[in-house]
Amino acid sequence: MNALKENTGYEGWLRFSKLTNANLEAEYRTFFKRLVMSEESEILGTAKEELVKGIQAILDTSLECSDQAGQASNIILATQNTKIDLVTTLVGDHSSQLNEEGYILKTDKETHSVLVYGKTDKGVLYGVFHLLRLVQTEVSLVDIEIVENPKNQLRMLNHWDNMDGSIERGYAGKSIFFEDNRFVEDFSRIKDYARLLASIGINGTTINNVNVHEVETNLITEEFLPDVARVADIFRAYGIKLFLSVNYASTIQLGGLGTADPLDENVRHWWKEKAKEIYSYIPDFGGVVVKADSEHRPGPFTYGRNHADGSNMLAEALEPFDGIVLWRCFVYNCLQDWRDRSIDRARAAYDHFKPLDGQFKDNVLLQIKNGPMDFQVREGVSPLFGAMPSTNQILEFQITQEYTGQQRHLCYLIPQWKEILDFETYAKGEGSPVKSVVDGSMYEYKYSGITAVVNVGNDMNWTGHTLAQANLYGYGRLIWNPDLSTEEITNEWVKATFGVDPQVVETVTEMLLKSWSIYEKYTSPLGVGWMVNPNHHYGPNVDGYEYDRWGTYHFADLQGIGVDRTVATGTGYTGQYFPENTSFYESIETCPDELLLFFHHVPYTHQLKSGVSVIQHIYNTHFEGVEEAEELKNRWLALEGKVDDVRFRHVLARQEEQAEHSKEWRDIINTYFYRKSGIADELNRTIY
Ligand code: GCV
Repeated sequence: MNALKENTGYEGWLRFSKLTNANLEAEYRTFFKRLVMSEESEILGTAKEELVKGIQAILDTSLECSDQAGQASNIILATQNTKIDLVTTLVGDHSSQLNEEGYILKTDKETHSVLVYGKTDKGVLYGVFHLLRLVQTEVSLVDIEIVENPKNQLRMLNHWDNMDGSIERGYAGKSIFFEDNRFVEDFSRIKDYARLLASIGINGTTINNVNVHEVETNLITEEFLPDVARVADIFRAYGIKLFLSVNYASTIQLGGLGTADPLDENVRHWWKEKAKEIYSYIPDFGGVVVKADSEHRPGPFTYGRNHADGSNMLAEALEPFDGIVLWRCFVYNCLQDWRDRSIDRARAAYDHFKPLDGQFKDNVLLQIKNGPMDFQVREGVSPLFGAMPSTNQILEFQITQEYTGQQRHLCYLIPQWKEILDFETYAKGEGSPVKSVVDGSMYEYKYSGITAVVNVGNDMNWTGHTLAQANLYGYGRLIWNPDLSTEEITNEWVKATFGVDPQVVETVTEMLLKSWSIYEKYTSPLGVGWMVNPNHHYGPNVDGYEYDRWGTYHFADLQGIGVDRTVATGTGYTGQYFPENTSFYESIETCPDELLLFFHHVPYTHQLKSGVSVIQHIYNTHFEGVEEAEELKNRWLALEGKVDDVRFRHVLARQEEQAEHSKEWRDIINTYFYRKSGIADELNRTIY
């Protein structure tokens, strides 16, 4: 680690500080003497390198490497092909419990050895990172027996990086892949990134924006494919497959065909040849992500075709190579006139895609944002989950904090994502949560999983706000196993990142766990969303959102606020859910307060289940939110001297900005609604 990077947050959760707990150090030393590995593969090489490096840093010990187990103190890295007696004995019949990426960690008390066993080399790599995590977080190895399998098959990230180096919705500097319309010169940072991702189980990523502009369209040409292949090589060593976002109209831009009609034979042929070319550079290329017919992107609609036609055409081209098509469902007409109450952006994805169930090839996945709108602080869960039994689905989260404080405010998103994954769809009656749709178990999808728009850029600490690293870490851990609790994930991250000092662990944990609620309080009451400045989406502006030309995103008027999405009197969106959820949200009696304005239009005087009126709730939460943002800052301040200076000052600066900026949110929102409603704050606080 070069000195410049040290303590800037560059190491993320792979800090591997020297152990200070003498008892544990003594224990670990009895295990970590010899690293035994009798096979070779690129990924096993990575696993070995990581273990040697990690242990060197934590224990200041050089592991001796051998292909044979000694009498004692072995750390054995093994797969199903390993022929070492001790491995066979330790694995026993556990191996049948493993999937292709699963692993076993097991201590052998007799020989004081630890086995890291994967069915494949990828399992070993994940097992090594788990072992390192145990050591970093100071867990005894005396008696471990862990069998782990990832619950989700595809565990992906999407970059929204442009080749000029900018990142759409990026809040942590420039791209780590591109600059000046080409690839960066130095790829070493990409390797460091791959390590971070593999350590949390990510196994696929795109590197370019879903809005594929002219220059990025060329990524699939001979001009750039050699560089794409070099990046794929780096990721491959960490078990990560490379994907690209492609321009649906590439046949026009690159092929000179004059059409992108998916049923046109020439178009189909062009893509088949293109697929061959891509795979000649990258034999294990993952596939493509496509944003079509949305926000001015080209798509099959131009030719009177639908999304099944469009995606199947690409899927057919990728099929011979086991490639997949991730076709996004974020499809809506951004120019629609919402004053026509039969139109509702929230309905769009379901209306477009549900009728096509069963028409997609089996190497197409529909990529569905968690909510029907767009990654708001809170919105309903997309009703598409569970609604398409015959179509592979992958869930899309947003780690980059477009609407949640842009990595200048603290907003820990794991609690939000857990709620979404646990959301009961009732697709197959009770016990049909979203997580069972996207892990493929509910309908036995061939492909399924979770992806997310990542929050990383070339800032030294990767994520702008150092504490925003917790969202990336937590995302990986949560999609590996959606049943992990938020507390477990948080505890791991804090300890790995800041060490085990109880005061630091308690403070940072509390800050993270409270942060979503605090952010929600001073920004978006009761599920309303969208009250942001146009285009960049930072800061308060009640009627500001760029597509909100008629004040229609929340319908605030002199009497009330909220979008009536009921079947009875509104847009009918609630009818897209399974019946139990339709009636739950349809009725104002059962609709939960936190989503009230997402589903209903109510007068400001409407009394919430909490007992206060809507307008009073708006005032109260905005005042509280500001106080709590101030508390976040003060909590952090108390860690002075306990966290290294560079990270301490950096986080402090962000918390100061948040505390200050929350006041602007409070004042603008409270004033707006005071003026609209004419109703005074019951507590007579100052509203400008
Ligand atoms: C990449 C929202 C964002 C856009 C983004 C789009 C999408 O509209 O503001 O920046 O485009 O979602 O997910 O495609």
